[in-house]
Amino acid sequence: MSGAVSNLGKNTDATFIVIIGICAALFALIIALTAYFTLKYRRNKHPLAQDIEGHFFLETTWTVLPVILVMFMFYYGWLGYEKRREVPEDAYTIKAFGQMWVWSFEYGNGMQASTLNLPLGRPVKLILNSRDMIHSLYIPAFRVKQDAVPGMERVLWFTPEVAGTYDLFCAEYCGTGHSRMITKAVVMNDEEFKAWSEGKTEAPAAQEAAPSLSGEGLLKAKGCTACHTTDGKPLVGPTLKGIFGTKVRVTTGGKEREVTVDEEYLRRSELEPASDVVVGFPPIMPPQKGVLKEEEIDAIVDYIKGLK
Ligand SMILES: [Cu+2]
Repeated sequence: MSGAVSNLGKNTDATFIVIIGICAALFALIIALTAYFTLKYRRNKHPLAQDIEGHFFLETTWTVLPVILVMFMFYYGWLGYEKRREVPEDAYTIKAFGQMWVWSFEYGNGMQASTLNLPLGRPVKLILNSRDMIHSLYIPAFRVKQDAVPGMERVLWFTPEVAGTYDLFCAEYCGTGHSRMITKAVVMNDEEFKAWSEGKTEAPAAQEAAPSLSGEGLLKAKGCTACHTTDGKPLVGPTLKGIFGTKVRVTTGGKEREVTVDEEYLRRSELEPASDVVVGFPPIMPPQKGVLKEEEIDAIVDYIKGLK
């Protein structure tokens, strides 16, 4: 078992160990007593079964002891839960958005990222929101998980204690692309985080995900590849391979029509996907208006044009 790397994680681990310890001890006790009584009261030694009327002391003991045990487990869990509810005032605030099927994060200074970039050793407050349906932000290494609910703000806080890159999942089934709703939580030391938040460097994992402004990197980083492939096989949405210059049938305002895939069509399909929906595919793509920057749209359009 790898250790927790956040302040709250240690509490979670300890709670698990206490509960598993109590369960293991009780299991051993019950099995040992079962074996002992089976042997001791076996039929050839005690051929006559006796009716037992009741035993006040025994009955009281096996009622009171388990109550004390479960109350202890509850109290231990409550301590950790209470800590999770009290967000420190000086916490660094980040807005987190879930949408089918990608996470995005907004920082106080207007920075946006598809990875959760965190300052080492500083309490972080995540304000969770969803743009479509219930998702759940889950970072196993920090032992934190919280639902992102549309129209509602949920808060999650923790202090990352070890620098590094950790998996971040969606833990609430949210449709076809759910299993690909994965990104990274990147914990950086002070200088690294400062340099990143001032826009001087890219976060280590973001570099991997989006090499500069290449269309290919952006498609991955923005989660587009959860629905659109570049190898010719349609997924939730049409494949992007070889579509430029072709004619496709789309539904526009309830009416079917044929359009040529040109630059304008590609741009419109990114910004307002609902305006022309390719026949045979569900109208579920989230609009990218205000999400993608102008130069990002250009890079993606260029990339799709080149996918022959
Ligand atoms: Cu999800």
